[in-house]
Amino acid sequence: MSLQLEKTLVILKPDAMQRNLLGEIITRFEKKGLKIVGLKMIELEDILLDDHYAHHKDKPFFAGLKNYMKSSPVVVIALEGIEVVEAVRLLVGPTKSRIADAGSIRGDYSMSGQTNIIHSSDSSENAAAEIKRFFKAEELFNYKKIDFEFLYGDEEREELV
Ligand code: FUP
Repeated sequence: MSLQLEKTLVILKPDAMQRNLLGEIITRFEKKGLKIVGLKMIELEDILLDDHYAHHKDKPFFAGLKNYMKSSPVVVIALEGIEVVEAVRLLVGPTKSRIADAGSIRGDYSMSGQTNIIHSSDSSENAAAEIKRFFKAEELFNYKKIDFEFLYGDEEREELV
C-alpha cells in the first residue's frame, strides 16, 4: 500500500473571527501534527462564494449563507499530511454543530448548522480545487518541518510516494 502527503483547505469563517476562536482552532491543527503550508486573511467576494458553494446555489439558505460569509474577513489555511482530508473532517465534525461530537471543533465551539465556524474540504478532488481557488501558487510553501520523523512511523514514511 502506498501513502501520499495530501493537502486540504480550511476556512475559519466570520463567526470564528468574531468569537475570538482563531488561535484556539489553529492550535488544534498544530497539536494534531498538521503542517500549515498556506495561511492568509481575506474578504470573500461573490464570485468566489458562487464557486465554493455551487452545490448549494438553489437552496433557500444560499443568499443568507453568502451574506454570512461576507460579514467579516475569514482566514483560509492549507494543511498538509497523510490522509489529511479525512483527518481534518474528523477534527471539524458534521455540519450541524449541535450534534457534533464533543472534542471536535464544531462540537466544542458551535451550536449552529449555519454559523458553524469552519469549513473543510470533503474529498481529495475538492481539496485540490479549493486550494487552487483560494491560494496562488506562490502563497503555498514547501518546507521541511523538524517534527516529521516523529509524527509518522518509519513504515508510513517509507510508504510515501
Ligand atoms: P460542510 O461540508 O459540513 O461544511 O457542509 P455543507 O457543504 O453541506 O454546507 C456548507 C455550509 O452551508 C454550512 F457550513 C452552512 C451552510 N448550510 C446552511 O446554512 N444550512 C443548511 O441547511 C446546510 C448548510
